[in-house]
Amino acid sequence: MKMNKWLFSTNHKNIGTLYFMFGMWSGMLGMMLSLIIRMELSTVGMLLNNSQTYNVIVTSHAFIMIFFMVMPIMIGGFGNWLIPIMIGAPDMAYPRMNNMSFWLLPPSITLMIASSITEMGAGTGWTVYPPLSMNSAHSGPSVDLSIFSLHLAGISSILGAINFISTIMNMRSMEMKIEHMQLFVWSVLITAFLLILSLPVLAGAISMLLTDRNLNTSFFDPAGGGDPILYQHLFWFFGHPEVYILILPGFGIISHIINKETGKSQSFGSLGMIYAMVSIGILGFVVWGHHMFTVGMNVDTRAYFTSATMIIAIPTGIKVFSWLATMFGSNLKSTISLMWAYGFVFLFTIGGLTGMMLSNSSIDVIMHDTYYVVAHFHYVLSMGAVFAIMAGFTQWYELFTGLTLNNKWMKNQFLTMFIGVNITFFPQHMLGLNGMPRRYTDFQDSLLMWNILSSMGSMISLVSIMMLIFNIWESMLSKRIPMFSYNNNSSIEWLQKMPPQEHSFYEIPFLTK
Ligand code: HAS
Ligand code: CU
Repeated sequence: MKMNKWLFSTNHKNIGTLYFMFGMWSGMLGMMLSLIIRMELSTVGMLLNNSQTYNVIVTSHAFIMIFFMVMPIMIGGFGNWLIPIMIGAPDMAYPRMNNMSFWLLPPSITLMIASSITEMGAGTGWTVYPPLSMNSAHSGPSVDLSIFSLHLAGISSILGAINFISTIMNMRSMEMKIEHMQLFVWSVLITAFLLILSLPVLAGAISMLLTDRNLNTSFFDPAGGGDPILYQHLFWFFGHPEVYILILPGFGIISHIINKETGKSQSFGSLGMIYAMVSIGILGFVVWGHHMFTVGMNVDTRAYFTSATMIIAIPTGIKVFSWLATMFGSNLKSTISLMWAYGFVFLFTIGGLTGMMLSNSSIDVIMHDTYYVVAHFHYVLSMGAVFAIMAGFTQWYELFTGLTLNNKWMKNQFLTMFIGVNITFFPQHMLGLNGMPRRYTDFQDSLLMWNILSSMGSMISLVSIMMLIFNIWESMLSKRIPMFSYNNNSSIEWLQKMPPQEHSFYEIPFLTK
């Protein structure tokens, strides 16, 4: 029955599809929460009338978008679907563990939702800093529930990472040397290493927090000789690599699409792209202090974290300029996935440059916890990670479903989203520069205009997501089968070489041909 097909699935494509559906559901939940945030901030004075409730919504929004939307879709969805195909393997190395990785997520998100609707909810922010996250400020079970949720999501990701590393290392086809792997495969391999090295540190930090809250330890409590700053170090030793976990698979998707859709035989500087991703991965582990400039650091430590952080602009610059060089001289035809990729390169770079501003410790002391930071990370996430997801989704929709989307409507959807997210997040730079803090429910009258603009932008993005859902619905309703020679330069090429998968759920015409 269908039960075996989905609940007990060991097939990488079916599990990838489950991840996609889970991620899309979470994405809708996360978006609804973000709209409540923008509603609260669309006017001076309070709408929710309760700042704790507001902070619970902000916290859930961040957790859901990071752990239940971006990670499942990029690594779980695209990774599962594409990695075995791209390396010529019949499936993932540990198919049953793959099933477990996925099925840990529904209980995890259930705990997260339970956390936010139990008693006063967890209004700690996704960083869960003590003392705010301790019993003194958050009594009751909410924070414990969110810690358990993170434990499960963490186990899921670690198992997934082990699976990807084993698959990529051991199950490549004989003739494929590691340096000849697709850039997307490289990006997931590096991401898997980041996951394995950083998640246990988060697990340690939140477990210590759990025992501080429930078993009278005092790792983070000065009254017992502990130190709340220790938590921040542990959290950001995980947290900074995490932001590269969120973007690296996106880099891989964008490289693949720019390469294939511009008709170039290979990406510009393919080996350089690999070295750049490896460098970003390694450097990502030695810059965590840039999130903590305001804790009272000595000047040498500040100088170190500032310089180390700035060095990341070099490998990232290599990536940006290699993408531009790959585009150079192509006929720049505007397929949907390529439009998303152009949007990615443009807007991710803006987000990267504001990151460079923040890496200056003396500037960051002024900007920390203002909307400037919020603008920075939404440019790299909402326009970086989400644009990469949209690029990949439109690129491989035919592979995933065996159907086609309506090109014209998808272009309109892209334009709407492009306008929406820019109107939402660009004004937040101005708000930050004017001193508006994050995680507050109210603001001074002089900031009203930028806030109204930002909230209007979020409504435009909502319209665009509704257009996307409509377009998917339309394509499933009209059941348009993709043409065999749809596009000579697209990824259909390698699909044809793919061995037909016996337990594939989908009847993809060009696979069986
Ligand atoms: Fe970030 C905070 C610095 C990349 C995500 N970041 C965050 C937070 C998130 C996040 C979620 O140093 C908030 C966490 C929280 O809740 O508190 N970030 C950087 C830097 C980079 C960077 C230097 N961030 C990312 C990516 C993310 C992400 C990728 C997710 C997808 N970020 C910070 C800092 C903070 C921070 C501070 C703390 C702020 C605070 O106070 O809390 C780099 O990886 C970006 C590199 C990319 C580029 C663009 C392309 C490069 C080119 C080469 C030429 C550029 C040059 C630079 C030579 C640089 C084109 C010129 C410089 C100019 C200013 C013009
Ligand atoms: Cu960082």
